[in-house]
Amino acid sequence: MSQLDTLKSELLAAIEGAGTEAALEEIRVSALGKKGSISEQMKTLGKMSPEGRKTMGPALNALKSDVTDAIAARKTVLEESALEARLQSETVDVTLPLRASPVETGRIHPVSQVIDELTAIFADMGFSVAEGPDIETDELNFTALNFPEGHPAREMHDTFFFNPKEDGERLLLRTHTSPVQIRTMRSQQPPTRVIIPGRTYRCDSDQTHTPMFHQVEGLVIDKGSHFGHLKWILEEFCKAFFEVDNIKMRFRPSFFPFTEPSMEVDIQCDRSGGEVKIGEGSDWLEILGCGMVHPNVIRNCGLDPDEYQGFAWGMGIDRIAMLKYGMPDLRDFFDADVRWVQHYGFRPLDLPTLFGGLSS
Ligand code: 2NL
Repeated sequence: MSQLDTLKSELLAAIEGAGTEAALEEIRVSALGKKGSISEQMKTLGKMSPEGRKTMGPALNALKSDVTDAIAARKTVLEESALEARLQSETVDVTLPLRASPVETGRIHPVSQVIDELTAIFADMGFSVAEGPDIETDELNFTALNFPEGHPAREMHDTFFFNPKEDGERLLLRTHTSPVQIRTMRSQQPPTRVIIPGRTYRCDSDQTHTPMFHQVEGLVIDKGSHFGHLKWILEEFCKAFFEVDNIKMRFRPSFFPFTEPSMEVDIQCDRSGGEVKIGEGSDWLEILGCGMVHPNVIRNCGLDPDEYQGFAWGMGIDRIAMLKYGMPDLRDFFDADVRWVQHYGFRPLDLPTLFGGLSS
C-alpha cells in the first residue's frame, strides 16, 4: 500500500469515528489546513520530477476531494443526529397554560388608579384637569394664597426650600397643588371648574406622612357659586368614589388662610369590624378640607371679589387610596417594591369609568 493509501485510510477512519462537529473540524484542519497532512504533501509537488508530479498530482487531488467529500458527508450525519437529539429532548407541551402577556403582568400603581378614578368622576361633573410645576415660587405657593409673613409653613422645618438665588428669591417644592389654581385663575376667565391632582412635598416622615405625597384640589369660580354647590359636589364625589349609594357627611368649621369660611369634612364610617367600612355605621372619618375662596385670593388673581366668588377643596390622594383599598402603611406606596404593586395594583386595561364601574 502506498503512503497516500495509508494516509487516506487513516483519515477516512478518523472522519467516520468523529463523534462531534468539533472533532470533525479538528480532523479537517489536521488534513486540509495550512499545515495539514494533505497540504504538506501538496507542497512537495514543486520539488518533484515532471513524471513524479504527473502521477502524484492527480493522486493528491483525488485524495483531497475524497477527504473533503467524506468530511461533508459526516458533517451532515452529525448535524442530523444533533437535530434529532434536540427534537427528542425539547418537546413542546401544548397542554401547558398560556404565559400572561406583558400587558397582563404589569400593574397600575394605586395612586395612578385613584387619579384616574377622580378624573372620571369630576369630568362627569364638567371639571377639567390642570397641572403645574413641582418647583414653585414663594409668591404662588404662599403669598398669593393669603399666607401671612410669619406663617409656620413658611419655615425651613416645614417646607423644602432651595438655596436663595442671587436676587434673594427662594424657590421651593410646592407644599400643596394650590399654586396651579392661582395660575389657572390668572390665565383664564371664569367660569372655572378644575381639579388639580399632583405631587406635593413637606418635611414630614412617619407611618402616615411621607416627604412626597399626592394631593387633589378642586376649584370653582363663577358669579353665583355658593356653599350649597360645594356640598353637592363633594357628596356626589364621595358616593361615586367609595362606590356607595348613600353616605352621611359632616362639615366642621376650620381655618385655612386661603378660604373663608373654611370647613373640614368627615364621612360616615363603621370601625366595629376591625376594618373601616365607609358609608355605614356611626363613626366619622376626616377626609378633606374646603371653603369659599378668600376674597384676598380672588383679588390676588386679578379678579374682582365683588363680581366673582367660588369655592375650593383639597384632599390627600394617598390617604383616600389607603381608605378605599385597605393599605395600612403610606410608606409602602413609595418603596418601589414590585411585590406590593403586584398585590395592590390594578389591571392596565381596566380603565375606571362611571358606566363601566370605577374599580371593577
Ligand atoms: C386640605 C385642605 C384645601 C384649598 C385646599 C384652595 C386653593 C385656592 C384657593 C382656595 Cl387657589 N383654596 N384650596 C381650600 C381648602 C382646603 O385643602 O386639608 N388638604 C389636604
